Amino acid sequence: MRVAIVGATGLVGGTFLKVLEERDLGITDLLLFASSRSAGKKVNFRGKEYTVEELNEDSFKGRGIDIALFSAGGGTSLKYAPLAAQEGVLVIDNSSAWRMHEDVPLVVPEVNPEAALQHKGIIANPNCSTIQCMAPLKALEKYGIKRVVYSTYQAVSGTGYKGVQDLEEGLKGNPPKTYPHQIVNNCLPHIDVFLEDGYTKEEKKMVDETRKILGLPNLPVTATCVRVPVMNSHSVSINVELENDFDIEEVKRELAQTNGVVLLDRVAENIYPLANDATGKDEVFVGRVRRDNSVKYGINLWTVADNIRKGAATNAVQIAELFSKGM
Ligand code: A2P
Ligand code: 11C
Repeated sequence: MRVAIVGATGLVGGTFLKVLEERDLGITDLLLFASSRSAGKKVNFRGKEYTVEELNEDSFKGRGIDIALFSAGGGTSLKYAPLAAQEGVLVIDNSSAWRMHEDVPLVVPEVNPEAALQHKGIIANPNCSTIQCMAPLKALEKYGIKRVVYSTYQAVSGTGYKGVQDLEEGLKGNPPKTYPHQIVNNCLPHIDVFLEDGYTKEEKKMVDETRKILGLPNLPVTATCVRVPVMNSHSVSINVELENDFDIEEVKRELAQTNGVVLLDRVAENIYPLANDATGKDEVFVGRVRRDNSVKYGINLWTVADNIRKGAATNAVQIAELFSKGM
């Protein structure tokens, strides 16, 4: 399989390479693309040196590329993903550009792998904070999901290298260059741009993407997304109201058996999911599973995942794996 990475020099792009080295996608050749700033840069993959090329309109023409993993921002995906698809390349796009397009499946492989088969050349990778909530919610589907309330605690790596830099420099006493306020000692209730209704785009993504992935277009969902001074791995508190009664111990057993989920819920031993522990891992960690007694049938969950791995690179590679056998 000939695989291309668009945005190969970025935080997610670099993690694509790491995840591809760890897993067996059957790669026979690798093509790396980024902006003109990185053209000519050398990158090592499985002991071989590859040269980064500047992305242009001809990058996909006659190159025999099977799959292209994109993570170079929405503008780049909007322009270049259709050009790649036109050349017969299957694009797996990590940006938000195509996620809500009706011809573009939005896929978390443990949750809705069948949707991927409907693709017309582009498959979208969901937002990192959405991805980590999907398998836990899927596990609750049998009780009927009535309403979801998300509160997120998102790491600076979600902003890419620039976010990481703001936290690192902030810890040395330097002012922020990317966030509107210092991130050190602060929680910023502001991720992505503000929309007219007072929500942020990140919050809207969580609402829209949850409905699309779970196939519940009218599900009441609300979100408050917060940037916290954590280097990597997002945490999300999920409050779920259910239609039907449940046994909390049974729910824990079901979560523990859910593909891609690790239950870490032994509070007597202070064991619950933590960002530091999730970093470098591919699973979604779930804990603090407890009944919400303020409604008839409600549950609170705490989920943590590496936003650059499961929230981006790993999920995209897992989507590619759905196709690698048949190609
Ligand atoms: P470059 O390193 O040449 O700027 P991050 O999210 O970590 O900031 O990474 C963004 C990635 O997207 C980088 O690899 C970056 O390349 C790439 N990128 C940004 N703009 C473009 C563009 N117009 N064309 C191709 N790649 C781009
Ligand atoms: C963040 N979730 O933490 C964002 C990053 O739509 O893919 C990913 C944005 C997106 O800032």
